[in-house]
Amino acid sequence: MIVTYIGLGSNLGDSRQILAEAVQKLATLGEVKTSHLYQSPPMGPQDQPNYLNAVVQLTTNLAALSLLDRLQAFEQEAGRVRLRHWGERTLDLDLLIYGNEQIQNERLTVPHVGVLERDFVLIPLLDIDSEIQVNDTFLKDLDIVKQSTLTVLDDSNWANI
Ligand code: PH2
Ligand code: MG
Ligand code: MG
Repeated sequence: MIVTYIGLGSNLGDSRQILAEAVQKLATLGEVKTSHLYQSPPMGPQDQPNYLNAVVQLTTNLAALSLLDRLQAFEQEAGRVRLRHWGERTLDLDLLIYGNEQIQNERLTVPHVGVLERDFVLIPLLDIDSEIQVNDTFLKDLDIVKQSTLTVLDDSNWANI
C-alpha cells in the first residue's frame, strides 16, 4: 500500500458539494483521511472567484499513472470546465505526493511542483500529518505556512454528504 496525497480545488459551481462528492469517489480507491475545508484567494488571474481547497490522504494499491487516470475521470464526471491556465475550474484533483517516489514523465511530476509554494496545499497537508516532509523539508517550517491567507470553513464533517 502506498500513502498518497491528492489536492482538491474548485471555484465554479457548487464547490462545496463538488469537493464532498470527490472525497466520496476517492474513498472507492482506498482508505481516505480528509483535511479541513478552506477558502483561499485565487493564485493566478485575480478576476476569478475564491477557491475552496482541501487535501485527501489516500492509501491505495494503484500505480501512480492508474491513479492519475482515475483522478482525471473524476474531474470529467464532475463536468470539469477549465477556461484558462491557472483560471477557474469546476474540479481540480492534483496528485501531490506518491509515497517517497520522484516521478517525472510527460503526464506526471511528483512531488507536484506547487507543493512547497502554495499555502492552500501546505496547510491542509499539515492537518493530516503535522510532521510531513517533502524532499527532506519539514513543511511546517516553511515561511509560507506561517504567513498563510487561508480561511478554514468547516465543520470537520464537511466531506460526509
Ligand atoms: N488552482 C489553480 C489556480 N489558482 N488558486 C487557489 N487559491 N486554489 C487553487 O486550487 C488554484 C488556484 C489551478 O489549478
Ligand atoms: Mg491545481
Ligand atoms: Mg490539476
